[in-house]
Amino acid sequence: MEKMVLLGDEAIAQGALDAGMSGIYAYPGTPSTEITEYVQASRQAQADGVHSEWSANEKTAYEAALGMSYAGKRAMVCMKHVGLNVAADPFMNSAITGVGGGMVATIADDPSMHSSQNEQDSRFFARFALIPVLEPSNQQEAYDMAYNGFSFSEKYGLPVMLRVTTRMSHSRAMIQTASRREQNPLQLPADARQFVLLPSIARVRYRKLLDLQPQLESESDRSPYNHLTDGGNHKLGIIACGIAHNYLLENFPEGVPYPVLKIGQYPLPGQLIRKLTALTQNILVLEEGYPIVEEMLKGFLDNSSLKVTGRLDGTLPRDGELNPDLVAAALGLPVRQGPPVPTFLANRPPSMCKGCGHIDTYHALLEALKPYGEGRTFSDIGCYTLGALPPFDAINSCVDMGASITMAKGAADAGLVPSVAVIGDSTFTHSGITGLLDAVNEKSPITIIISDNETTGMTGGQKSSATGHIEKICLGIGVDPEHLHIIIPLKKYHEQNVAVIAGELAHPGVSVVISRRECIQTASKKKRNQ
Ligand SMILES: Cc1ncc(C[n+]2csc(CCOP(=O)(O)OP(=O)(O)O)c2C)c(N)n1
Ligand code: SF4
Repeated sequence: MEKMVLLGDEAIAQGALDAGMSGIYAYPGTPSTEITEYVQASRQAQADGVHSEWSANEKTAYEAALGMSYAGKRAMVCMKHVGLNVAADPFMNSAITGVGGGMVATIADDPSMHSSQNEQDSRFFARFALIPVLEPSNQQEAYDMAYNGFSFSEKYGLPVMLRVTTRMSHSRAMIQTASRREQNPLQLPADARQFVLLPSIARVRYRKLLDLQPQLESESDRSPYNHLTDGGNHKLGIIACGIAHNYLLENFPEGVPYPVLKIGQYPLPGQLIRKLTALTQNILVLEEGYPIVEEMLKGFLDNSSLKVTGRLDGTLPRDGELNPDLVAAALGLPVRQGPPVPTFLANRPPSMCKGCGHIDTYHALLEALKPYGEGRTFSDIGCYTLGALPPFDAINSCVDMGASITMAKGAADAGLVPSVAVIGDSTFTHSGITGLLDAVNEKSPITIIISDNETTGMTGGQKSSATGHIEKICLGIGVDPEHLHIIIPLKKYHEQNVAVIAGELAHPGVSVVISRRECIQTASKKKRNQ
């Protein structure tokens, strides 16, 4: 047992390692990436033979973790909130199969959309799947919840969600570790049909899941992560979930004068909520993300005199991250004014690095597209999405990972010919391959630019599953070799590259142009490491 100063993400990783986790599966995504990176760099993980390779996407990661759990070992799967949309199929069904070895799904939400397309709240997904959620209020709890999450998962034979948000993931504090546990031995499920979701089996297992719900609620009532403290002043009661509890405490260094129900474990603790509402009928809900507790509370008690405030009535903003000042304003406390931002600090919008290969790719594409006019380039998600901004203004969509090829295909089906997709290498293997197959099957007149920088650049340069495979994948899917090209995005090849892309824009079928040059950040990191 030792003291360590760790990011919330790192505390989760260390907690999982100390709990005897045998494997971690993940696809990178802010703010979850550091969990797997920590395991990959950990000597303890190496010595214990913990599996920690990046997966091709969140669905494959989730399924691999479920497979490890099937074999009796403890597994964690990590992703950002939108990754859970990709993994939703195995996620929902794993609640029905249940688990063998303990399985913790760590989902990192990004309220305020610091690096995301939306700010969906993963607690909804857990409620949808009917599985328990642990939500830490500080780094020690992040460690403890990861550590204890596996045994909790094993106790009920269910996956457990560990939900964190950006500030929890990316802020650092001291934690105390617990004693290390051994990894589980390899062990097959006692019921050989547990994981066979044929309807006759699934119906029985779903019933079992429903029957477990009262026990899960009573676990929440007894959980060390949920507690009610009575501050004495019953004019108001506060429910503070996850990190919002920390924000509340920051506003009251001498102690909160009101009754406070801290929530770190779901489903909601019914008895504790009833105890709180017996003390006061005025409840303020502080929660990071959607007003899920607030909404549930309104329907929770058959009590019309209960007044619930929070994000729904405007006491707190409906969207965006909470912070101690917003909590202070909701409580009618004076809001601290920080010093103004110095005028010499220039606003710096995000941009691609100088010398990035995506820039040369866009210069060539924009020139080749000139004869056709604007509005026909469907992008994906990666560093190249920054091509949406001036001076490029090069792309017309960015919706979700993989949507570039499929949207270009749909637009071509509608008559927008040629249509262009721009996709990165990691995104191509994440979820672009199946879209390419649709396009090949229907001979869609689209040009796909795979901007291959041989890394997962946007999330910090993790290994890309695509490296070394892209041409073979395209040919295997059925792309005509005459319409598969590799170009090098460098100024000196500009005219040549324009000619290749222009030639393919004129082709009335599927074309793939792989524009390949290593990310300069990854290349210089490699040099430094050497
Ligand atoms: C479903 C989902 N998972 C993860 C992410 C986070 N994410 C955004 S871009 C990206 C990787 C892009 O890599 P690549 O396509 O190779 O482009 P690069 O950034 O290297 O240019 C990731 C992992 C996301 N936005 N959505
Ligand atoms: S990190 Fe790499 S891929 Fe991303 S903008 Fe910089 S050079 Fe380009």
